[in-house]
Amino acid sequence: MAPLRRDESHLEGSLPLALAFPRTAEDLSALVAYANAEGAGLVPRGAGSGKAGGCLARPNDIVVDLTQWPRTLDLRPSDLCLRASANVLLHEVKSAADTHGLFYPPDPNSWDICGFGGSLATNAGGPNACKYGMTRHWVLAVEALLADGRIHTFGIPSVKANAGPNLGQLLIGSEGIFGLILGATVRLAPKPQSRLTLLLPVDDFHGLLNLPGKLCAGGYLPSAFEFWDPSVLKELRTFGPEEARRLPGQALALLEFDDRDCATDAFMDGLLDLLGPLSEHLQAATESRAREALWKVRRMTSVFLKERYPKKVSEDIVVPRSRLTEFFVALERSGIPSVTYGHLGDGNLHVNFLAAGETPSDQLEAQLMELFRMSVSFGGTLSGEHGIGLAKRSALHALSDPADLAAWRSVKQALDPSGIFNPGKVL
Ligand code: 2HG
Ligand code: ZN
Repeated sequence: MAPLRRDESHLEGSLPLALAFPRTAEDLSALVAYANAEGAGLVPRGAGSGKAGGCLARPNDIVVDLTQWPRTLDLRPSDLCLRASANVLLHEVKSAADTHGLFYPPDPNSWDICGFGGSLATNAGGPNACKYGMTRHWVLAVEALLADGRIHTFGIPSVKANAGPNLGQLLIGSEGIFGLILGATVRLAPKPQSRLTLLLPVDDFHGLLNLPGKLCAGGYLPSAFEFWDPSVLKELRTFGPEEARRLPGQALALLEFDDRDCATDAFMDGLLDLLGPLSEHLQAATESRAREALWKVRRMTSVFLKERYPKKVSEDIVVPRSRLTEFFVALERSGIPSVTYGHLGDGNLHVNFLAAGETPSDQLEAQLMELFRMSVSFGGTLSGEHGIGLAKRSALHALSDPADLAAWRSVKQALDPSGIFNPGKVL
C-alpha cells in the first residue's frame, strides 16, 4: 500500500488501514457499515493524479479503489450526453465522444492519465475552461454512495431539470466529503470543426497581461490561453527537453481558437489587428500535427518542473482577468519567491515555489498565506481547479466567509453525520 501515501501534491499521507476494491452495491454497503461501526474513514482513490492531497489517508482510513467496480461508458447521441462510471479514464470519455463527432471539453493537463471520477470529485478545470467552463458545467446527473449505504442518482440526462435543488452539483467538486461518486452523466457538444493554435512570444511579459481582457472586449473568446512567465521559460529553455530549448521570447503565450471560421484569413486578420505589435513573432498552426507540436511543451511543463524540483509546491490561485497586471506588479513587489505559468485566459495561475524543499516550513506557510491573501484581495480565490484536499485546508478556513464555512459544515453534518466520507479533507 506504500504508493497510496502519495498523489501529485507535495504531501505524504499515512499508510491506510486497508485498501478496498468493491465490486457490488452490497460491498459498498458493507464498507459504510464497517466505517460507521469502527470510526474508519472512506477515502476515494482513482488515478492518484490529484494535486491537493485529496486522496491521501489517515492511519484509520480505508482507501476505496473502484478498479473492480463494473465499468460503464454509455454514449447517447440523441440525448447529446454520455454516462460513465467513475473508474473509466477521462481520456476514454473524451475519445468516446470524439468517435461520434462529439466533444466533452474538460481537459485538465492530466487528461490522458486521470480518472473520470477524480475529475468529477475535484471539478477539474484545464486550459479550455476559459471558454467551456469547469467539469461541473458539463454534469447533468451524478451517481453516488451516501451515508445510508445506498447508491443514489441525482439528476436526469437533460439540461433542463428544475425539480428542486441540484444535489448532484453539490457532489461535484466536493472532493468526496459528502459521499463517494460512482459515476455521472455528462453533456456533450458538437465537435469543433476547426482549430487555430498560436504561439506568441513576447519581449515584455507585462505586455501580455491585458491581452485576455482585450480579446474578450474585441469579441474573441479563445478556447485556451496559456502562458509562461520569464523565469519558467528560462528553466524550460535551459534544462528542458529539446523542443523547450528552442522556445522564443522573454515570456510566452499559447492561444487556441475553435470558432467555426478560425482558420480563415478574415479571422486571422482581425486577430492580428487586435494583437498589434505583440504579433511580431507569432507562429500559427491549424493542422493537428503542427498544433500538437506547439502544445507539447505546455503539456509537459508541470511534469518537467516536478522532476527537476520534486519538493516544489504548486498553487492554482485565481485573479480576475481585469486585474492581472496589477496582481503581477504586487507579486513581484512582495518578493514571494515563485515562478508562474498556467491559464492566463481565465486568470488561473500556477504559482510555483520551486525552492519549497529547502525552505523552513513556517517560512513556506507564511509565503503561501501571503499569496492566497493577495489573490483574495484582488477579488480572486486560493484555488481555481486543483481543489482544497489537505493542502489548502487551513488556508480555506482562514480565508473563507464564516457563513460559507458554517453552511458547508451543516451540509456535511446533514449528509454524513458520522463523518465517514474522506474525513479531514476540505472542512
Ligand atoms: C497544469 O495546468 C496542471 O499543468 C498542473 O493544472 C499544474 O503542476 C501544476 O502546477
Ligand atoms: Zn492547470
